[in-house]
Parts: sequence; C-alpha cells; structure tokens
Amino acid sequence: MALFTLCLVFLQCLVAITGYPKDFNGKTNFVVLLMDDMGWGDLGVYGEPNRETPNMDQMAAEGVLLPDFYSANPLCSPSRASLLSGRLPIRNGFYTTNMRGRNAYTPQDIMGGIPDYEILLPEILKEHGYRSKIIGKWHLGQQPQYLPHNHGFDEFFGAPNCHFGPYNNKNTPNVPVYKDANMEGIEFIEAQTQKSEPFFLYWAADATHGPMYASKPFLGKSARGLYGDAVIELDYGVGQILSTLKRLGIAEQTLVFFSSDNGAATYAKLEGGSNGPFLCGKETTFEGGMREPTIAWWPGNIPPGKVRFTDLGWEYFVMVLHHFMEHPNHEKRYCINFNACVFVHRPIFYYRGDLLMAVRVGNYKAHLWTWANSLEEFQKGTDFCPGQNVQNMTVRQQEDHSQQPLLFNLAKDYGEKYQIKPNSAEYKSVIPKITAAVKEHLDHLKKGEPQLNYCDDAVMNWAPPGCKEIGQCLPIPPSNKQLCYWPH
Ligand SMILES: *[C@@H]1O[C@H](CO)[C@@H](O)[C@H](O)[C@H]1NC(C)=O
Ligand SMILES: [Ca+2]
Repeated sequence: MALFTLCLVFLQCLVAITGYPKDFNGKTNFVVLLMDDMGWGDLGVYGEPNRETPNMDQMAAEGVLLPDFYSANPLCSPSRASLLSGRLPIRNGFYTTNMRGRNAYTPQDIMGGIPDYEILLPEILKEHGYRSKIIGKWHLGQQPQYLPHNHGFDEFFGAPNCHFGPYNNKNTPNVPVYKDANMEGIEFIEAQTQKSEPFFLYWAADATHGPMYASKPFLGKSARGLYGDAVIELDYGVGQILSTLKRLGIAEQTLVFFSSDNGAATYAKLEGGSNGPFLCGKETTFEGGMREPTIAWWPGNIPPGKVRFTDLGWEYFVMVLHHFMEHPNHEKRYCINFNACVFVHRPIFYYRGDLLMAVRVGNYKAHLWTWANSLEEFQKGTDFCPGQNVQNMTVRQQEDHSQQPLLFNLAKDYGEKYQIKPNSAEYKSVIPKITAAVKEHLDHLKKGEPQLNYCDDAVMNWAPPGCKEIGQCLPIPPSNKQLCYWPH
C-alpha cells in the first residue's frame, strides 16, 4: 500500500513537470483489485493450464507481473489490515495471543477491530483530496467504530465479515450487506471522472472464498468447476474496470494493482484454488500461504509486458511495500525520493499470529518455526499441505528451529523442498545476515494491542443499521465475553 503513498508523492513531482489534460487536481487515481483466497497459480499468465483468465492475462501484458509479491499474513483479516495500514499485523493489532502462533480473523463474534491509531490509506488520501470507496469484504471489525466510514472510506458497498453461513438462522444472524450509495465500481469511476476528483477504489471481491458463488451467466463456464466459474466472473469484472478506465481516457492517471489476500485454500481440495509450484497454502507461512498473484497496471507509466526486471526497478516493489509495512512510525511511510525508496532491500517477515515463523532476505528464506496444522485438525480431515510432505517443514506440531533455522534458496527451490545443509559454506555465509535482520526487526518492534483475543455473541450482526425499516432486527443476547478459540 505504501506504493500508493509513494507514487502519490512521486507523481505529484512528475505532474508538476508535465501536467495532465484531465487532471484530477494533478493526482493519480488508485484501484486495488483484491481477490480472496485466490492462489498464485490461478491465473493463465501465472501458468494455470486451462487458461481461463483472458482479462487478467491482458492486464499483465499491458502492465508488470510481480511474481514475488507477498501478503503480510496467510489469512484474510490481518492481511487486509496490513494492506490498508501499511504495517505488519503484529504492529496493527491484527493477531491473537490466546495461543502461540495461531492465525486469527474477524468472525461475527469478534470484539476487536482496526484501532483508531492506525492511519489507513483512505485517510491519507482524504488529506490529498481523494474520495474512497470500498466494494466487497471489509473484515477489519464489524462494530460501528470499526466500520469503513470511520476509517477514511466515503462509500461502502459490501459486508463487514465473511459471507459464510448459516443463513436464515436465528441463532446466528446473517452477515449484512451495507449499501450507502447507488453505485457500483464503474459508476463510482464515472462519477469521479465527471467531477475530476481523484479516487481510490478498493474492490475486495470475495467470490473465490468458500462458499463459492458465481452469477448465472458464469455458472458452468469453467473446466475447474464452481471455483473456476468464480474466477472467470472476477476476470470479467477486472476487464470491465480496465476498459472503463480506457474508455474514459483516464488509464494513464490510474494505477491499478491486482493481488490476493492470502494463498489458495488447499484444505478445500478440488473446491479451492491453486498455489502453483509453492508449498502448502492459506494459513501457513510456506510460500503457498503468502505469495500472491500480483499485477500492476498503469499505462504510460509502467512499461508493458515486463516481469520483475524493469528500468523502473519494479522488482524491488515487494521490498518497498514491506519496508513501509514494518515501519514503526507512520511519518516514515512517506517517501520523498522515489529511487531512495525503491532501492532499499528489506526482509520479508512471515508471521503466524504472534509468532515470527520465517524471514526472507534476498533469495534466502529461513524458517525459525515450522507447522502445517495440528494432528487433531488433520485427523478431522483438515490438511493445509495435501499431497506435500517435506521433512521438518509440513509438520503436525509447532517445531522450534530458531537456534538452527531451516534454510532454502527460493530462487532455485521455490517449492521449499531442499534444505541447505547447516554445515555447508552457503548456510554459514547466509545465516548471519538472516540473524541480523531478525534482531533488527525485533529490536524495533512495538507490538500493537492484540485485537483478536476476545469474542462475544452479543456483538454479532443481530441488529445492523436499516434492520428496523425492514422489520428484521433480531434480539441481542446478553454479553458473554470469552477468549476466542483459534485452531490454526
Ligand atoms: C527433522 O526430522 C527428523 C525426523 O522427524 C528428526 O529426526 C530431525 O531431528 C529433524 N531435524 C531437525 C533439524 O529438526
Ligand atoms: Ca482470504
């Protein structure tokens, strides 16, 4: 997300020199297309064999592919909190301390949410005259104080939580859909263009998160089943948004960034997506859990059809984002000089809850802790690493390797299969750099107050705004605050 802050500042300099005909007050518009549980291997351009994503593939042909872009967490809520705050979950509070190394999110009974002290991207943009809209899944807390309007968004069309059921059930209320304007994404873009007011559209579609869904015209279209139908419909949506930008003649003033919030849900087996050549998936800190199918599109500003190595240095993009994500001070997220920010190499930290599981420095990744999922869950049929078994990695209990991390070279071994031997010269030369990066990180780490520790039935969506008008409010049960249980 820092990219956008960064480009905002960079663009302002550029605009001062060149100027725009239709100028949005000299600002660049931002569109983030965030997929839910879509894997690295789900796009044709990333090698999906059925080749069912022509619009996403075209976006990549016109933009740049970022094959080693990471989410900040292998699960929805913390990943999204990082995307919008530019800070790791351990800092913005989107983690739990109920048990060591457990993933947590914001189900309907969660008490916490995005803290007020976090400055979200739309809040920063508002200061620069932008109007922001979120369409889709919020997932940063559902109590009124946590909703998008209180955190910088001007418009919200979507749901505060995941859309999974049960539905029409009085014991668990349905997840409400908020709609405060008669616009969808395209109408929002059109209206903003007419006003020449800069905009940020956060398009957080959740159709590829279980239970999957697709609209009638897309049902049965994919060789992959319902998951593929959902991907095809999203691909269509991406095409619509990009062609709208072209039609309005504002493509060069709009940076579009496509990615996903976490790896594909391998536990869903044939009903989930694909993480391509990577190990395991969603919920894990292996590559399959956090490496995302990412494309940046900005005609006239990003050279088309590139992968990683470009004259703009986009291959350092990941590092840049993480550089900002893990900065303790908001002020430091602003970059005054594009090159100075882009050419800073920063490590990538893989967290599971409160536990630093792994770190990537350059092409090397060291696992300090390893865990797939518990034996108990595995015996119930949940497997985050189906068909994959790497010794000491895909293990059924949390294993501590912090004294002698398991080291892999991701450039050669992106599947994390071949551990570099601890007595090798390579290991001995790399590990000190990793150790230094971890020490630096921990020395500067100021943990946020954990937001995902407590659950209470009383905070569920029993009586969301608007329920009175349609006579659908449910009685709110008495408060029953307790520690949430996180099995993964
Ligand atoms: C790796 O796993 C094997 C078999 O479980 C075990 O004997 C060995 O100690 C483990 N190695 C490390 C470094 O943990
Ligand atoms: Ca997700």
